[in-house]
Amino acid sequence: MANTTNIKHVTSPLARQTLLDDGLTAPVAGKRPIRLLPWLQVVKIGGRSIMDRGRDAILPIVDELRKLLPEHRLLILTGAGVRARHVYGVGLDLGLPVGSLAPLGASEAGQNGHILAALLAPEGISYIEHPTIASQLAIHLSAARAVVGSAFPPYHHHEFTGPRIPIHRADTGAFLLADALGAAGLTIVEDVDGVYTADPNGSDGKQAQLLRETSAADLAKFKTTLPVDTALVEVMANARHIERVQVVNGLVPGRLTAALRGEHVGTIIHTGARGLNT
Ligand code: GWN
Ligand code: ATP
Repeated sequence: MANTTNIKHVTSPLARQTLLDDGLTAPVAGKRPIRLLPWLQVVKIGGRSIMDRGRDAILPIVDELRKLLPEHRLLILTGAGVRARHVYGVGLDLGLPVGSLAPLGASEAGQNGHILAALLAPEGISYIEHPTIASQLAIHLSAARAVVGSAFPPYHHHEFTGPRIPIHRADTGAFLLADALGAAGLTIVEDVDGVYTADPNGSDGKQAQLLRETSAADLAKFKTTLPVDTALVEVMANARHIERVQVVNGLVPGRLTAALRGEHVGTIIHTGARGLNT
């Protein structure tokens, strides 16, 4: 008969210690994770800033994405836009908890993805669902040069409480995916030239100056609003792979293409990830 007593003695360097003590886990967990898709470029298309503007903003971006396909393999992720803001307003009025608002906002990001994918369908590009991104992205990118998905992270009822509006939105979701996949880069497409010292469309807009380069650490100290989720700044600080993100103006033809070619055409935000082999 097989000796079953050994079942209780699984060998693991983590077996005899608390997982909460960094000093104990670091020798085992301190290694940089492998890059799963190091050739992948992730592009986040703004919901409010691009998709909500309709054909005038969307068709030129579609054209640019189409022309980029021979050069790059893309995961194109869409933000939620104004419909999410409407549903948050209705939900908040009804007293819905943040965990109920998160999937409502997320579904709008998905809808924008479906729109974009429909326009890119002649290139063999499809919308793929969250579970497909999670477990079958590689095979889909073997069949097509690019796929489209929702940028919103599926926190659902696990969304953090505190703020009444979900804090982990499309920019955060796009970054979490790009970093987890060890992608070559993340470009965030907005309707402004990058990150300014103040909202260029706000009351102090005239004084606002474009920051050509900044860091997650500097943005964490920022007193004004940002064109990206504030939670993005926090996840950037703990990045493992993605060392910089570029925010570009998608209303100016050619900016997205230039950014993917490595040109500095918007604001480069340096994350907390450093070096290649640590
Ligand atoms: O519905 O547009 O994925 O890719 O966060 O969950 O709210 O879902 O609750 O695979 O799992 O609306 O139905 O919807 O946007 O998120 O998807 O068409 O369970 O393909 O069913 O993690 O798309 O949707 O909204 O992304 O962001 O069926 Mo949608 Mo979204 Mo589709 Mo997805 Mo959520 Mo699924 Mo999901 Mo839900
Ligand atoms: P989503 O994808 O979540 O729908 P989005 O990324 O398309 O949203 P917004 O969240 O509206 O778009 O962010 C872009 C807007 O942020 C700009 O149009 C600009 O007016 C505003 N903004 C606020 N603060 C700043 C800042 N410091 N620098 C640049 N733009 C800013």
